Amino acid sequence: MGLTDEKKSAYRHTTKEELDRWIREAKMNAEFPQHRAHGMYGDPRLDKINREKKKMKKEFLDLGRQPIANKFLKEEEFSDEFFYDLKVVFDEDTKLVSLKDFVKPELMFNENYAYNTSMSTPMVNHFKSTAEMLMEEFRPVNVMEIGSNDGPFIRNFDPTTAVCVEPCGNFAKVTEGMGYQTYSEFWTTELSEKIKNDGHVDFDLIYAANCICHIQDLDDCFSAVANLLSDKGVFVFEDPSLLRMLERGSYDQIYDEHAHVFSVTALDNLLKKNGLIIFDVDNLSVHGGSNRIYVKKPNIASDNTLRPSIFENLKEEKSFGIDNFKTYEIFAERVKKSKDDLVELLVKLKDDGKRIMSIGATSKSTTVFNYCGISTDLIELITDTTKDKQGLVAPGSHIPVVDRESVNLNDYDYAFLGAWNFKEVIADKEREFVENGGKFITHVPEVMVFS
Ligand code: DWN
Repeated sequence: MGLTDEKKSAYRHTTKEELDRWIREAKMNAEFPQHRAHGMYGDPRLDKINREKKKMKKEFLDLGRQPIANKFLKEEEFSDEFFYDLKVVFDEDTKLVSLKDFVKPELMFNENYAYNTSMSTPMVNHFKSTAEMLMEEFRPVNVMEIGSNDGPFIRNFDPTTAVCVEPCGNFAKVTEGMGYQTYSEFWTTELSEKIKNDGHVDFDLIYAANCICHIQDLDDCFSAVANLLSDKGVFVFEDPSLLRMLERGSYDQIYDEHAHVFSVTALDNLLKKNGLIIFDVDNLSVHGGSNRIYVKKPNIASDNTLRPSIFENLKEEKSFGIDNFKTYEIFAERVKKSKDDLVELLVKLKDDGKRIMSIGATSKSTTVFNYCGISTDLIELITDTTKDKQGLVAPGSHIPVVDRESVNLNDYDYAFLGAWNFKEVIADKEREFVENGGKFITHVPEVMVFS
């Protein structure tokens, strides 16, 4: 079933009225579970897919009532704040880990999306070196990026041969301004047809970073990629690794946007079904441990033969038990302990009269603060370098987010690392805080204090 014209144009021009209506509808579905479809809160296409697969999906984790992870808000928006139940399932058939109920994409990815990659220097460097490596290795002519955000990857390619797909209107405008043709729509087979009809020849490189795991209907996503990939083309995407999440206990990789947390095992199963195969995997340190997956069309003469990394990754995941439900039950126990330990530590520190703040207003910290019930009684404020988050409060917890420059860290005894994935960068920047007796708190791989 295709998207209606109304929905398609709504993707491109999200008005305040539309956003309010979606929130109202989604709230109604959440409040009346009998009306609430498993899947995308009422999208018939996904309901059907989920009904077919439902019996294979086993729930293992309940992270409670959660808000939209990146929806930083003003006080007057509190009464309209949208919450949903964040539960996680394991699919015995494909071995895919996903959210039990997906949140309507328009509630998360719209004109007000707050995460812009270019605010993070380490990520800008990461995308520059990734682009250089891909150019060197594959010499692509026509390039497309799905989920181009504010352009740190695509800016390394020629605007006359590169195309962007970005549903968040605020970022689509940025890459358009840089000269790249940008489709401000969600990635679907319909969009792939439209791009074809617009006269684009098949792409030699289709790239996506921290985006494919956001896409709820993966069969549609991968068949859309197959539709536009040239015969010798490569599809390269990177997303957080399920194995690293399980090893590190970093349950905060789970939030509304992350519809799935990928293992190589599950991707291997899903891509094959859609006429694509993985030929290489890079294990990356970014975002607390990610995998970069290299994909091609099978049975087509190409220089990209299967590399050992794919078998090594599958073997490592198998020996960890990634295909075994018991592994996820054990993980869930660890998550509960992490919550108990963190709350106990913060309460004790407050009882001892200590002052605690947090660094990095991340999507991840939305999960932690809401799952653990942490609010301003325990953590006074969060600093974040992103201008669009400053002056607002964090989703659900309503902890104020402020510019780092406006805070004297020496007034605080402890800093929780909401952006624990940038631990080294932050510890380096905040040497003075530590020299003055300040300490950091993290919950990854377990709750601990360090300096
Ligand atoms: O997939 C996603 C990833 C890539 O980014 C999205 N779904 C949303 C987002 O997730 P996140 O919010 O957990 O991402 P980060 O990259 O861990 O966010 C870091 C935050 O911390 C940014 O808002 C910038 C901020 N920051 C800071 O205040 N001081 C970062 C650094 C390095 C710093 O020194």
